[in-house]
Amino acid sequence: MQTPPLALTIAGSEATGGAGAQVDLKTFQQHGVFGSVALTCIVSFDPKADWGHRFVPVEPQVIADQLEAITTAYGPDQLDVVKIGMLGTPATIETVAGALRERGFGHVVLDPVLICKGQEPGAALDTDQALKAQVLPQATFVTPNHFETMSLSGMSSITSVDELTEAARRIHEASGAAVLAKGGVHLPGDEAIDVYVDAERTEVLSGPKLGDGVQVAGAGCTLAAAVAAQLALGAEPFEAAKAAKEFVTRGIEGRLSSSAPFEVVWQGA
Ligand code: PXL
Repeated sequence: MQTPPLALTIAGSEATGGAGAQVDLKTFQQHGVFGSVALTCIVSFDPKADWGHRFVPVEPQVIADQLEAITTAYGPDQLDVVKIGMLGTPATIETVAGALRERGFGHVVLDPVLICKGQEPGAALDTDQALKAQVLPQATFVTPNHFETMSLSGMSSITSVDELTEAARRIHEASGAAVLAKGGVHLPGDEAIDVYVDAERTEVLSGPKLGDGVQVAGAGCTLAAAVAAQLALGAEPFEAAKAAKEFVTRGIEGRLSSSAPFEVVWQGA
């Protein structure tokens, strides 16, 4: 029996299982990658308040303790890939950024969760700025959605593949990371377009727009976790991006509905 590759996710819990650490672990498992979690926050949707987010951060010291346990149990030879999801507060970002600097992971896949669907834009400006200043420079691979791509590139609107490409280039130049910028349902046309940029290449990836233009929750978490899993398996970054997009497409095709007002990706599809 061969030992599996490992990956760590630093992410929040979303109790229903449609986003966050739950999605990351399912995605890792589906790839044959052994997952660990440092939990940053607990999100409980509120069915009595339009399924808004109830958000409770985990104490920074408890986050540091989890990271200490994980990085001590698994040395750099065994665990070299980390995926970062929702951090949520400047204090959490400070703690996570410090742990990243200390360990120096080979692959840092950042899903730059600025706000979740349904949250008020602008409510978390200090968190956004801390993420850009402290975590983005340490990322080796970033997966911004349409909104996050505008925010990280400083472009106020992105309505075409050319603009998405320009934005992805700007984020790559500012961070040095490979960038997979997701157009999602926000660009016109029948295809879901993503743009990949690294030091060597610029590529446009397209797949069918699924779900009748409805946004399926958990696609961003699934994509970034699948990139991390592919990197843990030894894929090159662009190969990881292509495989991850396919994995998400399958998961959206097999999406799950519930009494909540959004559908979610099924990683087992
Ligand atoms: O999809 C972004 C996201 C990430 N992580 C957690 C979340 C959400 C959105 O709800 O709750 C924990």
